[in-house]
Amino acid sequence: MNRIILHVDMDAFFAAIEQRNNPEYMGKPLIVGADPKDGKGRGVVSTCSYEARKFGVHSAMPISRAYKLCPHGIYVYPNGKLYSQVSREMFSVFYEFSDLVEPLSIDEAFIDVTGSIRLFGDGPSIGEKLKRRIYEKVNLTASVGIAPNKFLAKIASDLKKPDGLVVVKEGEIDSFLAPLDISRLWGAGEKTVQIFRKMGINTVGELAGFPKDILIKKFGKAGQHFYNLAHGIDNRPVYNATEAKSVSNENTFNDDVSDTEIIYKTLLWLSEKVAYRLRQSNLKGKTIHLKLRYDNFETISRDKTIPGYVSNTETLYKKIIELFDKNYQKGRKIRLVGVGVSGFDRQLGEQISLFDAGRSQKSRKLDELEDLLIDRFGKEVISRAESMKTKPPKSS
Ligand code: TTP
Ligand code: MG
Repeated sequence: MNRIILHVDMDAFFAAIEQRNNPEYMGKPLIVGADPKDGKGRGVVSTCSYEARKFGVHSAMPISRAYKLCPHGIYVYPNGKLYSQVSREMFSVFYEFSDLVEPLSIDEAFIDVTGSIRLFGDGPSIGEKLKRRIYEKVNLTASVGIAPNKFLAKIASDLKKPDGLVVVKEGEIDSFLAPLDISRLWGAGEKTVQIFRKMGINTVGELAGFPKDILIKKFGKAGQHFYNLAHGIDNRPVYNATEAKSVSNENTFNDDVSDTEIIYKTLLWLSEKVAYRLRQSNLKGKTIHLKLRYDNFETISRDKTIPGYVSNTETLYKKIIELFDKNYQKGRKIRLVGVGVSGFDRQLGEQISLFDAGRSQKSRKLDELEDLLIDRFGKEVISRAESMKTKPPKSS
C-alpha cells in the first residue's frame, strides 16, 4: 500500500521565534548563540535568520567567526525554555493530523498521514493545512516535504526552504531524484561522497544508473542501501513514541575540535535534544550513552546505567559530562560526539544500544538498527562511516 509521509522542519527555528517576539529584529541578520564579545567570544552559533545566512553564518560555527562575517548582526542568547514551549505547541498541531508522529528534534518530525486522507484530503492538501495550522498556532513558518517515504519526504522539505512545500508523487520519483547532488543521499558521509565522485557519480541519477552488484562489491551492505535510495526505495516505518527503543543524537564538527568548552556546549545541545525527545514521547531511560570519534576515526562508546530514570536535560548533561571527562583523552581532536538514552522504564526484554550497533549486536538486528540509525542521525550514519573505515572499498 502506498504511504503518505510528511517531513516537517521549522525555518530558522530559534531565530524565527526571536524575530516573532521582537518585531524590531524582523528582516535583519539575527544570530542566536553564545555572546560574541566583540569577536573574542567563545562558543558557537545555535542558528541564525536567513538574512544572516547570506553572510555565510550557520549553525555550529564558532561565534567569533560569525562575528567576523557579520559584525553588524543582532546577537541574542538562546532561551531554551521558550523554544521548548513553542515546540510543544507545534507538535500538538502535528498530532491533529495523525497519531503516527516521529519527533526527530526540537523543530522536526516525520508524520505518517496515510490514514488521514479521508479526514483531511490528499497529501498536498494535508501539507497545506498543516502549514496553515502551524502558522495560526505559533505564527511561524515551516517547510514541508510530502512523499511516499521518509527519505524522499526529508529531501523534499529541504528543497524550497523557507516556507516551502514540495510534493513528490509516486510516478515522479526518478525525475525528482535524478538531478540532486549525491551528497544528499542519506547515509553518505563526506568520505563516501568523495568515493562516489571519484567513480564519476555526482548526482543521484548517475548513481541510479549503476548496477546493484557493482555497488555491493564496492560498498558491501551499504551498496544495497545506496542502490535503494537512488531508486527512491525506503520502507522504513514512521516510529511513533511507543516503539522507540533508544533515543540518541550526534553531531559532527565542521572542523575537528579539542577545545573542551566547545565540546561541552555541543554535549549540552545534544543532551537537550535527546532529553527533549524523551519528554516529547513520555519516556525516561536508565542507560545513558556517550560516543566520541577522534579525528583519526577511532571511535569509543561508553554506557552508564544510572540509579533511577532520566528525561531531564540537566541530569542527562551532568552524567554525560562525567562520562566524557572520564574517557576523553585530553588534547586529542574530536570529530564527532553523540549522546543517547535507552533502557526505558516501560521496556521489557532486550535493550538495544544504538551506539553499540556495529560491535555487539547480532547481524539479524543490524539491518533493523541501521535503519534506525539512518532515521535517527540523518546523513552522518555511525555504522556507515565505521564500515568505510574498517572495510576500505575494493577496487572493482
Ligand atoms: P535546524 O532545523 O537544523 O535549523 P533551523 O530550524 O534553525 O534552520 P532551517 O530553516 O535550516 O531548518 O535546527 C533547529 C534548531 O535547533 C535551530 O533553530 C537551533 C537549534 N540548533 C542548535 O542549537 N545547534 C545546531 O548545531 C543546530 C543544527 C541546530
Ligand atoms: Mg529547522
